[in-house]
Parts: sequence; structure tokens; C-alpha cells
Amino acid sequence: METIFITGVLGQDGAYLARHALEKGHRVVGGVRSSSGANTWRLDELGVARDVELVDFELLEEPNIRAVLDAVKPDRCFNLAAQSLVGTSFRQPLLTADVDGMGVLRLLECLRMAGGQTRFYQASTSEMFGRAIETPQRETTPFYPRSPYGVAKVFGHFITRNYREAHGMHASAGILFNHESPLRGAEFVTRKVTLGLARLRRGTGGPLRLGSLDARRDWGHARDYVEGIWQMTEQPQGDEFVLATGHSSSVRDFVFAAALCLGFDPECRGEGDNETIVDRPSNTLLVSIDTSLRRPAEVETLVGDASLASERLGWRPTIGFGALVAEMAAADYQRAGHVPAAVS
Ligand code: NAP
Ligand code: G4F
Repeated sequence: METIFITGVLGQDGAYLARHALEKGHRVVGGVRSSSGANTWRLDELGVARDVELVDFELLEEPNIRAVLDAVKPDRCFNLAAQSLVGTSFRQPLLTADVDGMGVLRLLECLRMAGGQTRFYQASTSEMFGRAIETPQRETTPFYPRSPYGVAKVFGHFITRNYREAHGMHASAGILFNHESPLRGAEFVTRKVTLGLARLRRGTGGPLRLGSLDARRDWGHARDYVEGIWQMTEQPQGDEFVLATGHSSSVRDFVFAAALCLGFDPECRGEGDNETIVDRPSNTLLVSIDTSLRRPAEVETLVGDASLASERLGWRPTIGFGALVAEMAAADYQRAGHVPAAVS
């Protein structure tokens, strides 16, 4: 039995990864920010809240990181904690840089000072590719981040590589493309859509307002992605891997798929910023455009090539776009009928 330490354990990936590690028979310790009230709803939904030991953990506070590592003595440390909202990073760039960039360095340095034997995983992101130089994006594609979040994550990525090369640490970084699930935060576009349309279907919410419908993302399922993350830390040495499905869909495609799952018959009307999506039989407005929700700089299209992870880790995504949307829509339809406040 190993001791697995997961920062950001109360987030989407943290919850799935905690369950994955527990199923493998390990002790799981999760870092939580006491300042944010420690909402364990995701661990509760997965039925593992009682099995994860929670400790106060703050990536901004180096003495706290040192004390936690001293007490926990992890065999593996997964750094999933981050200010992970791309839009927010434009309004809080300094905080984002501190948590998502410097926070990685604080953690790596504390691990090094503690002996450097802990296997380390850094949650890097396809957002680092930004205005992508080539398609599909792979490990060797140059980065061109388009947000303070993306820029901070590039620092986290390279400092992870540096600690591997300079100090011989077992340090890996997964360049993960968007992955979603019923446990996704409601601020991200996929959950915003499934929760919003489910409430509309239940008659407990109004039409959705989205920044745009054109952006394309390579959307996979978080359950698949945490298996890839785990595999990276099983390798003889640390390395860097893209995890992606290889298919991209637009926000519009996602809205249509979710609307169909929820029994609507969607149709587009109008063009550009006047485009709407309407339920044809009832003439109900489902989605309209709100340009105030747009970001100062957008990432238009991302699609990844996970061949290296397939070759070296034996990793392949098992849940396709249709099944992902159906699972999210069904979960939110249930929630919209019972406990909407608990999941948003
Ligand atoms: P998430 O749901 O937003 O979870 C992030 C977690 O980090 C939250 O539990 C949050 O705590 C915690 N956190 C935030 N600031 C912190 C701080 N200063 N100190 C300690 N903890 C802090 O994110 P996710 O979707 O699970 O993603 C996990 C990681 O993968 C993130 O690093 C994200 O940037 C990266 N990533 C995600 C995707 C994706 O598509 N999901 C793709 C690529 C990379 P609170 O609960 O207290 O807010
Ligand atoms: O769901 P999103 O907010 O995710 P985004 O920006 O791709 O970031 C997520 O994936 C990254 C991996 O590439 C992670 F690193 C990051 O932490 C996060 O998990 O937005 C997806 C797309 C964007 O182009 C956004 O501009 O949808 C567009 N969009 C259009 N209207 C919207 C909205 N996004 C949000 N959140 N809300 C809207 O109303």
C-alpha cells in the first residue's frame, strides 16, 4: 500500500483519481483549502468521502506545503490544484500565476528538500497550445498560450521538466485536453449547458446565455483521463504525455447533442451574434449569445494526438462524445428535479 497525496482532491479530477487510487488499495490523502469551505459533494457522489483523509493545503503557502509533506510522506504526489477557470484568469492574472505557476515550483522545491523520492505528477493542459501552431497537437507542438492561465501552466510544465532533468526527480506532466463528466464544475461550458438545459426541461430555469457557439474542443471523459494520469506515474521514469480523443466538436455540437438527450428538437435561427437555438415544436428559446461572456483572447480550436500515450502507456479513451453528453445530461436532469442547489 502506497500513500497517495492529491492536491485539489475536491475538484473533478481529484475525486475520480482518489477513487481510482482507493480501488487499487492505496491510502489516499487529499489537500483541501480550508478557506473555500471544503465542499465534498464530488467525493460524496462517488461514495469515497469517508475513505479519503483530508488535510488543510494551500499552494500559496510554502510553510503549509512543507508541513503537510512532512506529515503525509507521500509515495506519489498528484498536483491537480489550480485556479482552473480560463475566463477568470483574465480578471485575476496575478493570483492565477501564483497558484498555477509558482505553486508548482513551491511544491516541487518542498518535495526536493524532503528527499526528492516522491513521484510527482503535474496537471498540464492543452490550453498551453492556445493559438495552435500545428494540428493535431502533440508533445512536440510549440506552445502559444492565449490566457494568463495558459501562460502560468507553461511555467508549471517547464519547471516540472526542469526538476526531472536537474534533480533526477520522477516528475511527469500530462498535457490533457478538455475532459468532462457529471462532476464537472458548472462554470465550464459543458456543465453549464447540461445543467441549464436540464433546468429548462424541468421548468426550473430560463434560456441559456453563452459567449459563443463556434469554439471547438477535444472533449473526453474525466474517468478515462485519470487512468492515463495514474499510468504516467507507473513508468520507470517521469515523462510528458498528451491525453486526448483526437476528435473535436463545437460548442454548438455540444448544445445540440445535450438538447436531443433532454428531449428537445433543436434548430439554429439567425446568424453571428444574433444566432439562437430554439426548440422547434414548442418554439422555446434554448440558447442565445451574450458577447459579454467572451474572453479578451480566445482559443478557437484544439484537437490532440495521444499516440505516444497509446504506445507507451497503453492508454486509449473508451467513452465517446455521445456517451459523455448523454451521461452528463441524464445526471443533470436528475439533479434538476431534486437537489439543484447542491451541485452548482
Ligand atoms: P477543478 O475542478 O477546478 O479543481 C481544482 C481544485 O484545485 C479545486 O478543488 C480547488 O479547490 C483547488 N485549488 C484551487 N486553488 C488552490 C490553491 N491555491 N491551493 C490549493 N488548492 C487549490 O479542476 P479539474 O477540472 O479537476 O482539473 C484538475 C487539474 O487539471 C487542474 O490543475 C486543471 O488546471 C488541470 N486541467 C484540467 C482539464 C480539464 O479539462 N478538466 C484539462 C487540462 C488540465 P476549491 O475546491 O477549494 O476551489
Ligand atoms: O468549458 P470552458 O470554460 O473550458 P476551456 O476554456 O477550454 O478550459 C478548460 O479546459 C482546459 C483544457 O484545454 C483546462 F486546462 C482548463 O482548466 C478548463 O478545464 O470553455 C470551452 C470553450 C471556450 O472556447 C469558451 O470560450 O467554450 C467557450 N464558451 C462559449 N461560451 C464558453 C461559454 N465557456 C464558458 N465557460 N462559458 C460560456 O458561456
